Parts: sequence; structure tokens; C-alpha cells
Amino acid sequence: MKRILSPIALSLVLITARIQAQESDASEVSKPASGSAKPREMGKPAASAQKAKPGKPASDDPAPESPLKNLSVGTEGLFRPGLLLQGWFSVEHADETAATFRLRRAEISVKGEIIPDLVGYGVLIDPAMVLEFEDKTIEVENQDPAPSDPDQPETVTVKQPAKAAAMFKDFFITFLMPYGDLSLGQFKIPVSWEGYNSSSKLLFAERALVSKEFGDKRDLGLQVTKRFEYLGYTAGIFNGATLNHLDNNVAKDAALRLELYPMAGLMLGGVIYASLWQRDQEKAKDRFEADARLATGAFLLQAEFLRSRDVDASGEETEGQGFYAAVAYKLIEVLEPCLRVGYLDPDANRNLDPQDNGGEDEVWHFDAGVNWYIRGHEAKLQLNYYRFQFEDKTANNEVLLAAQVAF
Ligand SMILES: [Ca+2]
Ligand SMILES: [Ca+2]
Ligand SMILES: [Ca+2]
Repeated sequence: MKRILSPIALSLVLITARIQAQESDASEVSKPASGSAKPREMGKPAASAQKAKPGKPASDDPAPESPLKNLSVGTEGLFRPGLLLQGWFSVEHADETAATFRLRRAEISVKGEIIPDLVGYGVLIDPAMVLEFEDKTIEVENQDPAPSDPDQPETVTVKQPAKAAAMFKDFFITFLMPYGDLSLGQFKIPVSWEGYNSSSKLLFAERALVSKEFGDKRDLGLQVTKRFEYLGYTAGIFNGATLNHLDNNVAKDAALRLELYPMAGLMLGGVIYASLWQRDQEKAKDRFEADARLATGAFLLQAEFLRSRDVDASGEETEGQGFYAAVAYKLIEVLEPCLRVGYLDPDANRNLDPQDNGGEDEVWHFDAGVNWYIRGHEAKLQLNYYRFQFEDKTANNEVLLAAQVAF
């Protein structure tokens, strides 16, 4: 009896795993509700996802997978490893020229469903985020006795992190439900279409300035999301203190993103994001966004507009805004030239002077690129040119060669 049952049980496991494997996608851990073993397409049924980009060649999506790519864990759970490697070589020229190799991302993820169709999970770390600490000279405060020249306080050189010192990015536990998948943890806030969506599928190696400024941000909280045939939504509540920070006040941020799919290939989206309570305290912020994306045949058009309000430590409010529009056309299945124009004004109410505003200025960017999809987003090369044209500062020209491996 056992001998007969075992092959049947094994086949069932393999069939389940195969379904999971087909529905799953590369490096999408940041969208928790789309989390679990079928992360990207959660709420994006396979059929409608295909409809959304009918002309996209098959190479755009991972090849059919072996059923054994999901490993079995726990009583009946599934486990799926993921990797997103992005390596860059960039040359920049403004007043001076700089050139460097850079490890842009080394995202290592595990995700899956511990109880199939009921409870999902995911974790993502990026060790490439953490660089060696570097010497930084800072002024000494509250000197006793006071410095003889108050304009020249004593300084001390200390090791400081070059940027974020934590590699922890995503953590989620997701309860899968028919009308909304509820996740608890740390993940991307649903601001900026390009910011919220996968870093493995970017049209240009780097996101548009406005998407980088306001999107691709993580926070701790609760999020519920689902995609239906003509409508999708993501609603969340967050600490508002950004990733890897505990909250420092009772205020919480609320977010709602709505997407409409009026016809195949067309997405119209909007976001309202606002701090609730203590709206005049540090880190209080509001975001308003409208975006659209048309992917039909080999043609892609994508645009976003964002408006922001932020409160700084002194209680002062700053309103910013920006937009971008990008077009791309696949000449052949593996070769896609693209163009993009964008604008970012970090302070919409005044003309920024970079001398007085820590180098900040109004900036346009004009970008051109070509993508070579060796195997869709699993293995691709991107050659980009960016021109950042400031109002009161020397323009910056950058050429970037990016290589990616993702699964
Ligand atoms: Ca808060
Ligand atoms: Ca301005
Ligand atoms: Ca200016």
C-alpha cells in the first residue's frame, strides 16, 4: 500500500511544485503580498499578466522551469531561493571625471509558502549595500574649554558608514486570502510604479530620479494587496521611520495605491500616501502620484508624476515634485533601445541655490540606453547614457554598463 501511495504522493508534490514554479518569478521579494512562492503574479493571474504585455517575447519571462526548483520544507511547505546580481562600470564627468566598478545589488532571497495557498513568507538581504566604513572628519560639539576661534571648532576623524550600514531589506509573513493578501514585516512602500516594482526588470539600469527620490523605499508595517482582472490595489500602514528603524513616535503612515487595467497592456495608477497624526513632526510626509504604462507589441511607454511634502527636524515643510516619461521599442527579441526624460524639483516653492542647499538644485535628466536580453531579465546587459542638467550647477554626463543575473 505504502509503495503505491508514495509515487502518487510524490507526483502530487511535483505537480504542486510545478504550478508554483510556473507562477513564480525572479527577485520580487519586495512585494510581500505578491510574496511567497508565487510572488510576482499574486493577484496578477498568469493569464492577465501575459495579456498585459502580449507582444513581449517569451525571452522576457523565465524559461519553463523544472518542478524541483521549489524545495520542500516543513510539513507541506515550499522554499525557493532567489538571486539578483547587478554589476556596474560607470564613467561620470561633471567638473571632474570619475570612473568606478560597482556592485549595485547582490540580493539574496528565500521565499515560499509554509502552508500552500494560506501562509507565505520571504526574506531578502543585500550584502552589497554595506561598504567598509571610511574616515570622516566631524566637528566636536560642546568643547570645554571653548575653542579660541568659534568659527574653527576642533575636529575629530572617525570611521563612518559610507551609506546604509544594514543589509537587511525584506521580511514578510503573508496570509493569502481571496480578496487581499495580508503581509506583516518590512517591505517596499507602494510609492512610484518603478520604485515599487522589481529592481530586476528596470528599463534603464538606474531608476528615474523622481522614482529614486520617493520610491524604492522600505518601511515596517502591514500591507494588503491583490490584483483582479480590471483593478488592483495595495493598501498599507507603516511606521514612517524607514527601513531597519523602530518607530520613534505614535504617528503612522498610510498608503493606498490603485491600478486600473482598462484594456490589454494598459495600466493607469495612482497613489495617496500620508502621515496620520503628528503631521508637523520630523519624518511626517505625504506623497501624491499618477502613473501610466502601455506595453503593446514591442512598444513600451511609461510615465509617472509625483508630488511630495516632507517635514524636517526643525518642523519646516518642503514640497517637491518630479516626473519622467520613457519609451522603448524592441527592434528584435533581444535588443531594445530606450529613451527617457525626467525632472526633479526637490523644493517646488523656491529656486534652489546649490551653494546654500547642500548641492541641491532643480535638475532635468535626458537618458538613452540599449538593453541586450541574453535571456530575458535572467541575464542581460544594459548600456546607458545619462545627462543630468542642473539649473545652477555643471551638468553631469554618465555612461554606465550594467550586467545582471537574476532568478
Ligand atoms: Ca511614525
Ligand atoms: Ca524649485
Ligand atoms: Ca536653482
